[in-house]
Amino acid sequence: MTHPAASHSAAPLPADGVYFRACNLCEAICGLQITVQGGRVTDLRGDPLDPLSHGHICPKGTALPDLHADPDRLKRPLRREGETWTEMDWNEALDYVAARLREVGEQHGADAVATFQGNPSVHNSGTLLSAGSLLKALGSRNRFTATSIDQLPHHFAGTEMFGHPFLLPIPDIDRTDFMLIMGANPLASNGSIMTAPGVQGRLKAIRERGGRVVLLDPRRTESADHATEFHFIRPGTDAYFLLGLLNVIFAEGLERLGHLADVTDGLDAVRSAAAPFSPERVEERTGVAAETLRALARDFAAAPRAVAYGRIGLSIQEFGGLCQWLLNVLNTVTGHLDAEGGAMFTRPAFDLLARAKRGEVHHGRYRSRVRGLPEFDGELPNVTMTEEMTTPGEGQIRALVTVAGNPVLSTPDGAALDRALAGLDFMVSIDPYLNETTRHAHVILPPAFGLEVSHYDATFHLLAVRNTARYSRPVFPIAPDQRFDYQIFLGLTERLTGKAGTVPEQRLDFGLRHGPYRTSVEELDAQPHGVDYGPLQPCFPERLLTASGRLNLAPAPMLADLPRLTAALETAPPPLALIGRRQLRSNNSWMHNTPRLMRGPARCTLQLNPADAGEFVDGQVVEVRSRVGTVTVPLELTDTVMPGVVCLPHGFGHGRAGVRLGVAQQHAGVSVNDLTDTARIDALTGNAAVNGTPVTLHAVAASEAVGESAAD
Ligand SMILES: Nc1nc2c(c(=O)[nH]1)N[C@H]1C(S)=C(S)[C@@H](COP(=O)(O)OP(=O)(O)OC[C@H]3O[C@@H](n4cnc5c(=O)[nH]c(N)nc54)[C@H](O)[C@@H]3O)O[C@H]1N2
Ligand SMILES: Nc1nc2c(c(=O)[nH]1)N[C@H]1C(S)=C(S)[C@@H](COP(=O)(O)OP(=O)(O)OC[C@H]3O[C@@H](n4cnc5c(=O)[nH]c(N)nc54)[C@H](O)[C@@H]3O)O[C@H]1N2
Ligand code: SF4
Ligand SMILES: [Mo]
Repeated sequence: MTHPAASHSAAPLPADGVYFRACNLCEAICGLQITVQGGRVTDLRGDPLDPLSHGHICPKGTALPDLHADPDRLKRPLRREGETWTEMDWNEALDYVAARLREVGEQHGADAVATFQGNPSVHNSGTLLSAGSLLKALGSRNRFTATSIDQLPHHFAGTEMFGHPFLLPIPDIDRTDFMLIMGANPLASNGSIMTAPGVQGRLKAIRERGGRVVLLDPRRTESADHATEFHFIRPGTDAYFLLGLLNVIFAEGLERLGHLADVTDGLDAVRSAAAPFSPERVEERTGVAAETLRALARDFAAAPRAVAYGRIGLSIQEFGGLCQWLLNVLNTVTGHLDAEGGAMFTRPAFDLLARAKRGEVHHGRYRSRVRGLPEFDGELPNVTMTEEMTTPGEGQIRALVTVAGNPVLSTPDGAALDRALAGLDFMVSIDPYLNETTRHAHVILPPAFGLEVSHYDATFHLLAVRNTARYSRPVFPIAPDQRFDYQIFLGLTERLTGKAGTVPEQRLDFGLRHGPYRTSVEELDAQPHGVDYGPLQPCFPERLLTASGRLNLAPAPMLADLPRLTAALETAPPPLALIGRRQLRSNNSWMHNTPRLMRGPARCTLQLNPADAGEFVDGQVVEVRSRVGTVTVPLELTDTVMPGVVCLPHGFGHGRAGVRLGVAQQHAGVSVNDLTDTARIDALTGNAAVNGTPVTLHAVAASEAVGESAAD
């Protein structure tokens, strides 16, 4: 067949000129300055006038024009019959997809049609503000997203303690003098649940004002080079460490609640919770010396401006919910919550919390059919997806809509999901690529994206270290036979319900007009570099959304989860635990098709400490086995990972048949999620616990092994 990118009408070229817009590839939302000449981008750099990013840009931002021009990118709908893909007209495709979804729903019930929304869904205002209409029209309880292999524990803690999933404390990095970072690597990730473009400069500024940056991680990461202090910590043991810090703080009477004293409940309960976890008791488990912990606790409590911040390393592990709770507790009892230089809350121009009511219930309203895991904020944990597809019975998933997601590579036991997708009655993917997941779709609906869409970052202005706003116009016009994401969502919704939905720009404008700064799309559009509303401000108790209007330091579900943590102290840790490695020139699973990001040595390697190597040598290809799968990957011996830990990046595994990713296929690598296990979860939140997965290493086609305990 003809190549789809080559076969349809051309888009009009953009006028020559300099364009300003925000990059929407990651949470940093950097301002960009883009020069177009003769229809091509001739220069792309950071916008020095952006009030948040001040000219910062990373290699992925530089690759935006490559994405735009990628010959593998899809622009018109594709329909699969067997292994053969053919193009469809948009109307024909939308009619067909709506009819098939309706048919499955009518035959098997609404829950038989599942949805999976992946990470770029929250990075596109078009999708963010219009996908909801389709979800509502489908009316299925089987809604899944990447949240439950990511930040679900943060939302859980926010809900239980402050009353809303999106009351997420953000480090006031520009005014702090002491930043404790656990399980985050902002030098690679560019910051997460901390929109802080140019984080390197912000960390440097802390050091230059005489402050401290203390990092704990099982791997001495790129970020360690920018810290004043680094300590290894064993994977999955952070909750013990945090309880150890609280233990010292209470034992030595260092607690202070500051302006929150009169609105905080549960101080005595957290004091009792921390009492059994002396520094000496947790030292052996965490690998952090008791004296180090004790000194850190004292200094953190004494510092006038300090913040504890923990990200995905503290979330995608077996005690993610406890970790995120304990981080908030630590900040609160040392007077560092809702305080300058501490963990603060934003006031975004478009406020996703604007319509939130006090005391709303956000989780546990229903459960997954097979395993009985509770819903959170209208979603079920994605570890249940495969079993819901393969276990017969009423409510079994028979059709799937994927939106901006690649769960075959991004969710645990992706190989099992891969097989399950092949058995669905119908699948549609709203996605610009034919990749490891969308190859199973019967229809792919590719939206315009990147430099072609307007954008306002409704999500990440809410999670930013400063209150700013920036509206972006598209740079490139689209061709007559392309569609925007919202046109796809509203087109399907209209066919399913007979009702036309609201276009995102209207929703955005309404939100901006009713937001705290009473602005509008028009007003922001006139300020192409963005608008600055200043640093974060204390906002408790006004912004608290708990039923009581008070801050709950000791929510019952958290206290009830502590015995699980204590019991785990009695079981032996695995000899080899697997962790992930995010890379600056990757974006989860989907930017490996960009030549400029793939230069240099192969990156999908398994890092192992030389002390654990036995007979294995650097560069040797080894077999890594877990309970659910095996991958074969080259070893990289390095003392940057702690003994007992192996580290493999996620998002690779492009060697599967039938994908159309010319460059990525040459750098295929293996998928770490062929090793991770849907049975490993944080029992408190239902989040996937991919980090800490026990693995063993084997010479290819031989019997010797590293990592097998005597009991195996
Ligand atoms: N083992 C392990 N697994 C992990 C992680 C880990 O650290 N370790 N990290 C987890 C995390 S934090 C996340 S967020 C997930 C990410 O995993 P997913 O949510 O599955 O997201 P991606 O892998 O980034 O895949 C994005 C998909 O969206 C498509 N896409 C890109 N831009 C657009 C767009 O503008 N519109 C549409 N419609 N589609 C678009 C891409 O083609 C691709 O198919 O992975 C998780 N998986
Ligand atoms: N370049 C690039 N940027 C990205 C992404 C990307 O794929 N590429 N993805 C984006 C997304 S979707 C997200 S969610 C963010 C994530 O942003 P971050 O959370 O900053 O991401 P990571 O680099 O995975 O950092 C997690 C760290 O936790 C460590 N870790 C693993 N297990 C444990 C543990 O048990 N305890 C402790 N203390 N540490 C542990 C890992 O070694 C790693 O250094 O990044 C975003 N930014
Ligand atoms: S840090 Fe993120 S937002 Fe900034 S240029 Fe890179 S990918 Fe884009
Ligand atoms: Mo993520």
